[in-house]
Amino acid sequence: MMEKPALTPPDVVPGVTNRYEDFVGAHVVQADDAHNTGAFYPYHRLLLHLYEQEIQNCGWPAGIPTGTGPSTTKPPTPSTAPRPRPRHRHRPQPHCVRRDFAPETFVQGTADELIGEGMDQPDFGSFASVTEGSFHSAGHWGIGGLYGDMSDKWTSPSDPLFYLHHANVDRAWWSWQSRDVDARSNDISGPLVPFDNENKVAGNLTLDHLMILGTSAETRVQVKVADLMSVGKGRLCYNYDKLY
Ligand SMILES: [Cu+2]
Repeated sequence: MMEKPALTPPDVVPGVTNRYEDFVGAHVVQADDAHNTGAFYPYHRLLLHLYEQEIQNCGWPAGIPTGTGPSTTKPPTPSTAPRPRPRHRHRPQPHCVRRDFAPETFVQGTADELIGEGMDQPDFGSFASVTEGSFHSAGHWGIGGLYGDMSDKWTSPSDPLFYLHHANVDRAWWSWQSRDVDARSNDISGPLVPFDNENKVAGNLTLDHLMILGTSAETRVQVKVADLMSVGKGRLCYNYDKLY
């Protein structure tokens, strides 16, 4: 992917130089809508699915590892990912992937009790609001610390560990859904605007909402939230060996 030319137009996300960074670019321009909203889980499920298809196009014979077993990933690859400013004022600053491990944050924030707390939530809204800020955040801060890429809300996918972490976060969502799969494959909620939990600005996400991902006509994909609810169904032809 690092050798394939980018499909992102430079005026959409300056600094994207290859196919790997197209995905960073997509996350950069959509991060404001895809975090602390109802879209968080379905957006990242779609992002992972598209990324997985692309690494398979490049010859990777398996799915994205979830980071819970022996890993075959290579050491950090140099990246020239864009470093954005909020609201898309990007000033690309080419640099190698940076990690600033914060082991205590990682260990405390991914403790079994926090996973269990997520799994115990009765509905999607509470599951999402509890877990986006607990084990999801801890994976980012635990690897990215103060100075690392994983701590950047916009460009965190410039660290390949993003995909291992998010595959595991998606596995957690599917683990929660699998506890009552019929009901929970239809349970979606959460604000369209970040932190608008009382819907003072806009409404809630629904199953009919269109999730749009991509930075160019060639890469743009539109998928209904309803089609992102079930792992192993429709376009989501993947599964997890083990669930929480
Ligand atoms: Cu994200």
